[in-house]
Amino acid sequence: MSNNIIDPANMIYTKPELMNDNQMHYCPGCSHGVVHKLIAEIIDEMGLREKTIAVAPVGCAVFAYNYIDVDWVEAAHGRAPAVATAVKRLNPDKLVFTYQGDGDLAAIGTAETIHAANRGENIATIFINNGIYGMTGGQMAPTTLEHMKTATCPNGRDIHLNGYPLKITDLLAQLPGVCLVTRQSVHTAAAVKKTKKMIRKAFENAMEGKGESIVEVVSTCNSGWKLSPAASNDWMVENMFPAYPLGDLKNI
Ligand SMILES: Cc1ncc(C[n+]2csc(CCOP(=O)(O)OP(=O)(O)O)c2C)c(N)n1
Repeated sequence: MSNNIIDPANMIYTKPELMNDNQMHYCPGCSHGVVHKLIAEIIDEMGLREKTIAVAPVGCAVFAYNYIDVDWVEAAHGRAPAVATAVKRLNPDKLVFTYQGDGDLAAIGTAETIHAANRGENIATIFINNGIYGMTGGQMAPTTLEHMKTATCPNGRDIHLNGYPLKITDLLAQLPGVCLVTRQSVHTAAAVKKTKKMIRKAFENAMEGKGESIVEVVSTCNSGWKLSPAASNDWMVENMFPAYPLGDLKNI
């Protein structure tokens, strides 16, 4: 027998039961898979497997419904908060959450994002901010950093031409309909643990009818950034965190 076989009893990680066996399409090193895992764990830990309706975005996470076995609705690009509004209002006893990238949430979906938050919809939003349009080939997003190179700003983002990086969660935190805004990451074990805690809080808020909760996860896109997974994490710490500092922006 090969010595490479790992005894499951010694494993510190097991796949959450709510995640199925479909092979993920995400690039190695992508943050989406880690966040999916957390969501699956939390839903089971809260006993909400049969009570969850998730809203999938357009972007790399468009196939999120292939991995987490709850009910899903697919929204057109940027429209997830509007769809989630209807789903939650029709099913007030359900956990309803959206899962969105920065292109989805902070560009084409800005209006839906702001107005759902301003209405204080009892939904949770998981916001994956990787500073780029990952799925479509690495174009500039509203959250792209100043001087950051992308497919559509190969010389780096020029704030005079392209505007400033949009800190949309800072804006959302101003709205009275919003009860929780937090910015986290999943680049270390400790960060993963903290993110899990905050996603759970967001889900609890949604179930308790406290208004909208937003968990921004500052993320990597090593394919779009053209860096290895390890180098992406370092780049994120060095460049993304100063612009998007981790921590709670609002927690009431
Ligand atoms: C209405 C509409 N406009 C544009 C597109 C093309 N499109 C697909 S994904 C995407 C960008 C997604 O980027 P983001 O939301 O940041 O998610 P990521 O892929 O980085 O996870 C765009 C522009 C589309 N599918 N529908």
